[in-house]
Amino acid sequence: MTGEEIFADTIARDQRVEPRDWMPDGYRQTLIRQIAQHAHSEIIGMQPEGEWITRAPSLRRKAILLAKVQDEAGHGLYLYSAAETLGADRGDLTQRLIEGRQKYSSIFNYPTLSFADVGVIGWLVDGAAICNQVPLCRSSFGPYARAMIRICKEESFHQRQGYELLMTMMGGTPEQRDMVQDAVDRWWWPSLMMFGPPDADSPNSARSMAWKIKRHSNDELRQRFVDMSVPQAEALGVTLPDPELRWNAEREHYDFGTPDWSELQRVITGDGPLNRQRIARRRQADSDGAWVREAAAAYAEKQRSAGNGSGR
Ligand code: BYC
Repeated sequence: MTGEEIFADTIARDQRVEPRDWMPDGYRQTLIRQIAQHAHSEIIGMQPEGEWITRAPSLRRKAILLAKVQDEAGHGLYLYSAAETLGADRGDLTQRLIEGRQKYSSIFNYPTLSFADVGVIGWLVDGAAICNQVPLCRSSFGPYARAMIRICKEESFHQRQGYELLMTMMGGTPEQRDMVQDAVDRWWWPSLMMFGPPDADSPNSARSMAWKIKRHSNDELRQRFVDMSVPQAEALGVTLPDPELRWNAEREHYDFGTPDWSELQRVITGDGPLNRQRIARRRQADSDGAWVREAAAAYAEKQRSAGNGSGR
C-alpha cells in the first residue's frame, strides 16, 4: 500500500496516526494550527486567574489557585511538544502568537473583576474546555490524543475546584451571592463562544471531522455544554443570563439564545476587551525569559560536545 492508502486505512479503522507515518500536508498543517492555538490558549489562560494569586482570600485558596495556574503551564508544554512531533518549532510558534499570526481562545480576553470570576472560570470555562476536549482524547493523531487524556484529568479537577468555590460563596453573604451572579452574567456568553462559530460558518470543521481530528461539530459540543450546565446552575442557585433558555421535550435538549457572533469575530481578530494587554504581557514574559533559554541551550550544547569528546 502507498503512504496515502495506509493513512486513509488508519483513519477509516479508527487507529492512530503517529509522527513518522506518512500524512497529507493539509492534515499536518491543520493539526499544527489547532494544537498551537490550544497550547497558546493554555499559556495565555494563565493570566486572567494568575492576577488573583496575590489577592486570594485565604492561604488554602491561594495554594489551590497556584496549583491550577501551574497546571495550565504544564498543559501548554504537553501541547507544544505534540506540535513539535509534527515538525513545528516552539520558538516559531511563540513568535506567531505574539505577532498576532496565530490565535488563542477568545475567552481569555475578558477581565477577571472579582474572586468569584476564579470560581466561574473553573466551572464554566474549564467545563466548556472539558466538553470540547474529552472527544479530542480520541483524536486521530496519537501525540495529541495522549496529551489530551492527561489534560482532561486535570481539567476535571479544575472544574470541581471552581464549583466548590462557588458553592462556598453561594452559602455566604448576600454580597458574595451577588458577586457570583455578576460573574455568571459576564462569563456565560463568552463561554458559549469558546466552541467556535456556528457550524454553517466554521471553515475548518468538516475537513477536521473527516480526518477525525475533531469528533463533533462546534454546535454539537455547544449544545452538550448547555445541557450539562443548566442543572449545575440550578443546584448552585444562579440564573443563566438567557431569557430563551428552556427545555425542549421534543428535542430532549435545552433551547438557548444566539450568542453575539460579531463579538466573537471582534475578539478573535484582536479587538476584544484585553487582547492587547494579554499579548503585551506574553511578549514581556518571552523577552524576560530569553536568558534562561539561551543558558539552557548553551548548557545542552556543552553537554553534547563533552559527550562527543569522550567518544560516547
Ligand atoms: N477563540 O473553522 P473553525 C483551556 C478560530 S484553553 C479563538 O470552527 P476549528 C483553559 C479558529 O481557530 C481552551 N479562535 O475552527 C486554559 C479558526 O481560525 P484559524 C482552548 C477561535 O479549529 C486555561 C476560525 O476561528 N481549547 O481549556 O475547526 C484555563 C474558524 O473556526 C475560536 C482549544 O483550543 C475561539 N473561541 O474549531 C482554563 C481546544 N473559535 O485557526 C481553560 C482545541 C474558532 O483558521 N481547539 N476560532 O485562524 C478546538 O477544538 C478548535 O480549534 C475550535 C475551533 C473548536 C476552538
